[in-house]
Amino acid sequence: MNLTRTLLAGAVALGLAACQNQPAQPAADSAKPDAAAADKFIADINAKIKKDYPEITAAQWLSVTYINGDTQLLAAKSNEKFLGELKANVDKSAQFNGVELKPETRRAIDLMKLSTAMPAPKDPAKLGELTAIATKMEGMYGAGKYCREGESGDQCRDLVVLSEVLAKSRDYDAQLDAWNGWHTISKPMRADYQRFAGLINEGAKELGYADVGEMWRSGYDMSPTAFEQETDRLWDQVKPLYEQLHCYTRGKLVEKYGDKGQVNGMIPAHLTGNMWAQQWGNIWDLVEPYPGVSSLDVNAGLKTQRDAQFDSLMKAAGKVDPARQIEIGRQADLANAKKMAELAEGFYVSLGMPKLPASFWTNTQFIQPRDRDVVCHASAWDMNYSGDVRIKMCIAPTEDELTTIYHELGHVYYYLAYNHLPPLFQSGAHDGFHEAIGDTIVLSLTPNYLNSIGLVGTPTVSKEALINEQMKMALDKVAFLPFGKMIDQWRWGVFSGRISPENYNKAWWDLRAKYQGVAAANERTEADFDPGAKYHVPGNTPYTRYFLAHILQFQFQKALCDAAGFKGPLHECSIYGNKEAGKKYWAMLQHGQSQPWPATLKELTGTEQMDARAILDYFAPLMAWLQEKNQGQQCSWTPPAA
Ligand code: X8Z
Ligand code: ZN
Repeated sequence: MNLTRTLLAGAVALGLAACQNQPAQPAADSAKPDAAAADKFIADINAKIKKDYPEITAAQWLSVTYINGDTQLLAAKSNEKFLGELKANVDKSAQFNGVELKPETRRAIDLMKLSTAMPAPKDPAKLGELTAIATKMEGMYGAGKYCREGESGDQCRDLVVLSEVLAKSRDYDAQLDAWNGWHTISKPMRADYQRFAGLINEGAKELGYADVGEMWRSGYDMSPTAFEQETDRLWDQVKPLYEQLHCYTRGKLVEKYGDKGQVNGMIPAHLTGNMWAQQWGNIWDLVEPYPGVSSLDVNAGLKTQRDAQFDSLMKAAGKVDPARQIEIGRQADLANAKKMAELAEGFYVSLGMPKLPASFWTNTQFIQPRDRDVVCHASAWDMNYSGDVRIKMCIAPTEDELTTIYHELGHVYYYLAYNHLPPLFQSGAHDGFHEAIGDTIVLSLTPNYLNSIGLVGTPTVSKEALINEQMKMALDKVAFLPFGKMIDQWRWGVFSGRISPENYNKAWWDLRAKYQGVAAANERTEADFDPGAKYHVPGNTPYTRYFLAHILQFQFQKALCDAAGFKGPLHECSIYGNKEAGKKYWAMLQHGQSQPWPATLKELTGTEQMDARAILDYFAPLMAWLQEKNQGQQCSWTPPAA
């Protein structure tokens, strides 16, 4: 649903909210459309959004934390109402075209127009159809399960369980089965997605865009064409680093799995420890450059903490039956998840940011409920533009989940920092900023910091230890880059018509090959709909934001480390506890999207441009090491002819 723009990226659901349907209407059509009328128009819309927003987010929250027909109906209906109102407001705003307005009023009008990722067609029947499909697809994803022949009920496996197979099993066939299993859940979405794309395209065209892709690309304070070129430029900057990491990792997979460790020079999609091959940190056991040199196994540390919780609860309970033991297991999971969230909060507080409100701790979904389907994909929510912030996760004691908490709290602290602004400005400088806030903090989770919170042993200082640390970080941050780029290459193609429905899946795998050098191990056909197996496609969350975030977070980190007076190489810097860095960061967050993002970036970093030099500098030692290791290897791969 379009709320995802809001909820994941923190931004405003103006998408849904801007509304005007009652007598106390601003900007009555009869009023003279001058600058003063425009100011009032926007002020009234802001007020209305703030008033209506809690109702939309409540419906949305329920529909993803309690998936069933009733909650989906309510979510679809409330979305329908607000998208309809948004549409009406955007239409009304046309009266100010060509009128000289205060810059902030003009900006608010422009932002309102772009505030949803799901522009609705004017036709009420189509609007209703659109919100019903959107809710349905997200529900299908959240409730998705893979049942092998003869399996039913609890025997069937959901994404959490299937992902664990990829993360932990090193059995080629077991991983392939888990991968294939998850990719069955999206087959039935194909027709819905096709219709969905048609409907939002219609909405985008009514707003004057060529298609939804162009509309998405218009949200960056530059022309959509310039933005596309910008993403290509950034990708060209980082591609050589990715290619080196790919080459090395592929070599390790071939060492482990023989010929099956590669497919025409590409990495098999099911062997990277992650369902989408988007982050590869889970195969650390296979790729660690200098095994045993340093203890970077955060998973082991977290598991130990969780088990200690369990043991102490069991001890307190005395002799219990198996059912009670399961309950105690759940209590331990919850206590441990909260403890992980407290660690993340502690980092932000150490920078001088406020503690999270009490409501965060009572309203958050920390762990996966046992009694119902939920969307486990992590998200951060501002329920009311006034501090009712929370996250929705299914936290397990793993490193992935720990870093995701830091990521989600980045959204939450952004919300809190800009809550003082009018709702139309309550969003990230651009959506990539929103995604980069918490990720930047993750760059400060250095071995020393992790040791200080009891998750790893005493760090070793040596050339080998450094390469290990860099590799660990690169498996998540560098491996992600082409994935971050390719998802919207696919969607932009779908929306523009360059990719036709008969080619949905083929085009997907062509892009996977071209950008990631990743291939499916077994045949994919147009009976499959593999894009739908990635949350953001059925969830309709634009994805380029994450690509941008992976570039920006290194720029942010450099600026914050400078502010902290740090003098060494960037990869050694942790800003933990540094109030100067915190002050500068918070000041940036407070701007929300009230000014064009280059101005906000400049205040923090001194430059108005996104630039991959910071990530390249960060990984310079690893790049040199990889180039040496890969010498003599045939590093490239051949994507199939498109
Ligand atoms: O979707 C997310 C966050 C919520 S905004 C958990 N991420 C992307 C993904 O999981 O695909 C964070 C990294 C990329
Ligand atoms: Zn996010």
